[in-house]
Amino acid sequence: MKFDILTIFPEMFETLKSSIIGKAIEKELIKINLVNIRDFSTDKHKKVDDTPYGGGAGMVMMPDVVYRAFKSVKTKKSKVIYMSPQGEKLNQKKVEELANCEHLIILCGHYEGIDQRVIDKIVDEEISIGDYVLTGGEIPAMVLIDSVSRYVKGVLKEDSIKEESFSNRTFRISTIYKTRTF
Ligand code: 4GM
Repeated sequence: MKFDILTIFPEMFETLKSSIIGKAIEKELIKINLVNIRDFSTDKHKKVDDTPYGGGAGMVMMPDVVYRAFKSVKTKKSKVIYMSPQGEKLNQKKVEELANCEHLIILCGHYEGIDQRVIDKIVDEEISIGDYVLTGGEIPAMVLIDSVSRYVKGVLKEDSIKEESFSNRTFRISTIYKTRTF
Protein backbone atom coordinates (compact mmCIF):
# COMPACT_ATOMS: atom_id res chain seq x y z
CA MET A 1 0.00 0.00 0.00
CA LYS A 2 1.40 3.36 -1.01
CA PHE A 3 0.51 6.75 0.45
CA ASP A 4 1.58 10.00 -1.19
CA ILE A 5 1.06 12.94 1.15
CA LEU A 6 0.73 16.42 -0.36
CA THR A 7 1.61 18.84 2.43
CA ILE A 8 3.49 22.04 3.23
CA PHE A 9 4.66 20.46 6.52
CA PRO A 10 6.24 17.10 5.60
CA GLU A 11 8.27 17.10 8.84
CA MET A 12 5.04 16.61 10.83
CA PHE A 13 4.89 13.03 9.51
CA GLU A 14 8.18 12.07 11.20
CA THR A 15 6.20 10.80 14.22
CA LEU A 16 4.72 8.04 12.04
CA LYS A 17 8.17 6.48 11.85
CA SER A 18 7.87 5.35 15.46
CA SER A 19 5.60 2.57 16.64
CA ILE A 20 3.89 -0.07 14.51
CA ILE A 21 3.64 2.15 11.43
CA GLY A 22 7.41 2.70 11.53
CA LYS A 23 7.97 -1.06 11.59
CA ALA A 24 5.57 -1.48 8.66
CA ILE A 25 7.57 1.09 6.66
CA GLU A 26 10.85 -0.68 7.51
CA LYS A 27 9.34 -4.00 6.42
CA GLU A 28 8.12 -2.29 3.21
CA LEU A 29 4.53 -3.35 3.88
CA ILE A 30 3.52 0.27 3.40
CA LYS A 31 5.28 3.19 1.75
CA ILE A 32 4.75 6.81 2.79
CA ASN A 33 6.06 9.32 0.27
CA LEU A 34 6.05 12.93 1.47
CA VAL A 35 5.54 15.56 -1.23
CA ASN A 36 6.30 19.13 -0.21
CA ILE A 37 3.75 21.29 -2.07
CA ARG A 38 6.10 24.26 -1.66
CA ASP A 39 8.62 22.57 -4.00
CA PHE A 40 6.09 23.13 -6.82
CA SER A 41 5.81 26.89 -6.32
CA THR A 42 7.30 28.89 -9.18
CA ASP A 43 7.37 32.06 -7.09
CA LYS A 44 10.85 33.24 -6.03
CA HIS A 45 9.68 33.35 -2.40
CA LYS A 46 8.14 29.84 -2.72
CA LYS A 47 4.73 31.31 -2.00
CA VAL A 48 1.86 28.76 -1.86
CA ASP A 49 -1.10 30.80 -0.58
CA ASP A 50 -3.18 33.59 -2.07
CA THR A 51 -6.42 35.53 -1.56
CA PRO A 52 -9.40 33.42 -2.78
CA TYR A 53 -10.54 33.55 -6.43
CA GLY A 54 -13.75 35.60 -6.60
CA GLY A 55 -13.10 37.28 -3.24
CA GLY A 56 -13.63 36.32 0.38
CA ALA A 57 -11.73 36.54 3.65
CA GLY A 58 -8.47 34.80 4.48
CA MET A 59 -6.01 32.93 2.28
CA VAL A 60 -6.24 29.74 0.24
CA MET A 61 -3.61 27.43 -1.17
CA MET A 62 -2.95 28.27 -4.83
CA PRO A 63 -4.55 25.81 -7.29
CA ASP A 64 -1.71 25.62 -9.83
CA VAL A 65 0.89 24.77 -7.16
CA VAL A 66 -1.32 22.03 -5.67
CA TYR A 67 -2.07 20.70 -9.16
CA ARG A 68 1.60 20.36 -10.08
CA ALA A 69 2.31 18.53 -6.80
CA PHE A 70 -0.60 16.15 -7.56
CA LYS A 71 0.57 15.53 -11.16
CA SER A 72 4.01 14.53 -9.88
CA VAL A 73 2.60 11.47 -8.05
CA LYS A 74 -0.64 10.62 -9.86
CA THR A 75 -1.04 7.21 -11.53
CA LYS A 76 -4.05 5.39 -13.03
CA LYS A 77 -4.57 3.54 -9.74
CA SER A 78 -4.56 6.59 -7.43
CA LYS A 79 -7.43 7.63 -5.24
CA VAL A 80 -7.19 11.26 -4.09
CA ILE A 81 -8.44 12.14 -0.62
CA TYR A 82 -8.81 15.64 0.75
CA MET A 83 -8.86 15.95 4.54
CA SER A 84 -11.55 18.49 5.39
CA PRO A 85 -13.99 19.19 8.26
CA GLN A 86 -16.75 19.26 5.60
CA GLY A 87 -15.93 15.76 4.38
CA GLU A 88 -17.61 12.42 4.93
CA LYS A 89 -17.01 11.28 8.51
CA LEU A 90 -14.37 8.56 8.82
CA ASN A 91 -15.51 5.32 10.44
CA GLN A 92 -14.26 1.73 10.57
CA LYS A 93 -16.28 0.71 7.51
CA LYS A 94 -14.71 3.52 5.47
CA VAL A 95 -11.25 2.60 6.77
CA GLU A 96 -11.75 -0.98 5.57
CA GLU A 97 -12.92 0.23 2.17
CA LEU A 98 -9.86 2.49 1.75
CA ALA A 99 -7.56 -0.36 2.77
CA ASN A 100 -8.50 -2.05 -0.52
CA CYS A 101 -6.90 0.78 -2.49
CA GLU A 102 -3.38 0.30 -3.81
CA HIS A 103 -2.46 3.95 -3.88
CA LEU A 104 -3.85 6.83 -1.82
CA ILE A 105 -2.88 10.43 -2.44
CA ILE A 106 -3.77 12.51 0.63
CA LEU A 107 -4.06 16.24 0.23
CA CYS A 108 -3.55 18.28 3.42
CA GLY A 109 -5.04 21.77 3.45
CA HIS A 110 -4.10 24.85 5.46
CA TYR A 111 -5.16 28.46 5.95
CA GLU A 112 -8.86 28.70 5.08
CA GLY A 113 -8.48 25.70 2.75
CA ILE A 114 -7.49 25.06 -0.84
CA ASP A 115 -8.87 26.85 -3.91
CA GLN A 116 -12.13 25.03 -4.73
CA ARG A 117 -11.32 24.75 -8.45
CA VAL A 118 -8.43 22.34 -7.82
CA ILE A 119 -10.47 20.35 -5.26
CA ASP A 120 -13.21 19.86 -7.89
CA LYS A 121 -10.67 18.81 -10.48
CA ILE A 122 -8.49 16.29 -8.60
CA VAL A 123 -10.24 15.08 -5.43
CA ASP A 124 -12.15 11.76 -5.40
CA GLU A 125 -13.23 11.83 -1.75
CA GLU A 126 -13.39 14.47 0.97
CA ILE A 127 -12.93 12.91 4.40
CA SER A 128 -13.23 14.32 7.93
CA ILE A 129 -11.94 12.67 11.11
CA GLY A 130 -14.60 14.44 13.21
CA ASP A 131 -16.72 17.54 13.62
CA TYR A 132 -14.00 19.99 14.62
CA VAL A 133 -11.55 22.25 12.84
CA LEU A 134 -7.78 21.89 13.13
CA THR A 135 -5.05 24.20 11.83
CA GLY A 136 -4.22 21.77 9.04
CA GLY A 137 -5.06 18.45 7.42
CA GLU A 138 -1.81 16.75 8.54
CA ILE A 139 -3.09 15.27 11.82
CA PRO A 140 -6.27 13.98 10.09
CA ALA A 141 -4.03 12.47 7.36
CA MET A 142 -2.00 10.66 10.03
CA VAL A 143 -5.20 9.31 11.59
CA LEU A 144 -6.23 7.99 8.17
CA ILE A 145 -2.82 6.42 7.44
CA ASP A 146 -2.71 4.74 10.86
CA SER A 147 -6.24 3.35 10.70
CA VAL A 148 -5.89 2.10 7.09
CA SER A 149 -2.40 0.61 7.61
CA ARG A 150 -3.71 -1.69 10.36
CA TYR A 151 -5.56 -3.55 7.61
CA VAL A 152 -2.47 -4.16 5.49
CA LYS A 153 -1.42 -7.79 5.83
CA GLY A 154 1.53 -8.24 8.16
CA VAL A 155 1.30 -4.81 9.82
CA LEU A 156 -0.29 -6.16 13.00
CA LYS A 157 1.50 -9.02 14.69
CA GLU A 158 -1.54 -11.17 15.34
CA ASP A 159 -2.42 -10.81 11.70
CA SER A 160 0.61 -12.76 10.50
CA ILE A 161 0.95 -15.14 13.46
CA LYS A 162 -2.58 -16.15 14.31
CA GLU A 163 -5.41 -15.75 11.82
CA GLU A 164 -7.95 -16.50 14.56
CA SER A 165 -7.08 -13.48 16.69
CA PHE A 166 -7.43 -11.35 13.56
CA SER A 167 -11.03 -12.39 13.09
CA ASN A 168 -11.72 -11.89 16.82
CA ARG A 169 -10.37 -8.38 16.60
CA THR A 170 -12.42 -7.65 13.51
CA PHE A 171 -15.47 -8.96 15.31
CA ARG A 172 -14.86 -6.71 18.31
CA ILE A 173 -14.56 -3.67 16.04
CA SER A 174 -17.68 -4.52 14.08
CA THR A 175 -19.57 -5.02 17.38
CA ILE A 176 -18.58 -1.56 18.57
CA TYR A 177 -19.47 -0.18 15.16
CA LYS A 178 -22.91 -1.80 15.22
CA THR A 179 -23.64 -0.69 18.80
CA ARG A 180 -22.80 2.87 17.90
CA THR A 181 -24.62 2.90 14.60
CA PHE A 182 -27.83 1.04 15.31
C1 4GM B 1 -10.77 23.93 6.45
C2 4GM B 1 -10.93 23.44 5.16
C3 4GM B 1 -9.53 18.38 8.43
C4 4GM B 1 -9.70 23.51 7.23
C5 4GM B 1 -10.00 22.55 4.66
C6 4GM B 1 -8.77 19.52 8.13
C7 4GM B 1 -10.12 19.37 10.51
C8 4GM B 1 -10.21 18.31 9.64
C9 4GM B 1 -8.76 22.63 6.72
C10 4GM B 1 -8.91 22.15 5.44
C11 4GM B 1 -8.72 20.55 9.05
C12 4GM B 1 -11.06 17.13 9.99
C13 4GM B 1 -7.60 22.19 7.56
N1 4GM B 1 -9.40 20.45 10.22
N2 4GM B 1 -12.03 17.30 10.87
N3 4GM B 1 -8.05 21.73 8.85
O1 4GM B 1 -10.83 16.05 9.45
O2 4GM B 1 -8.01 21.28 4.95
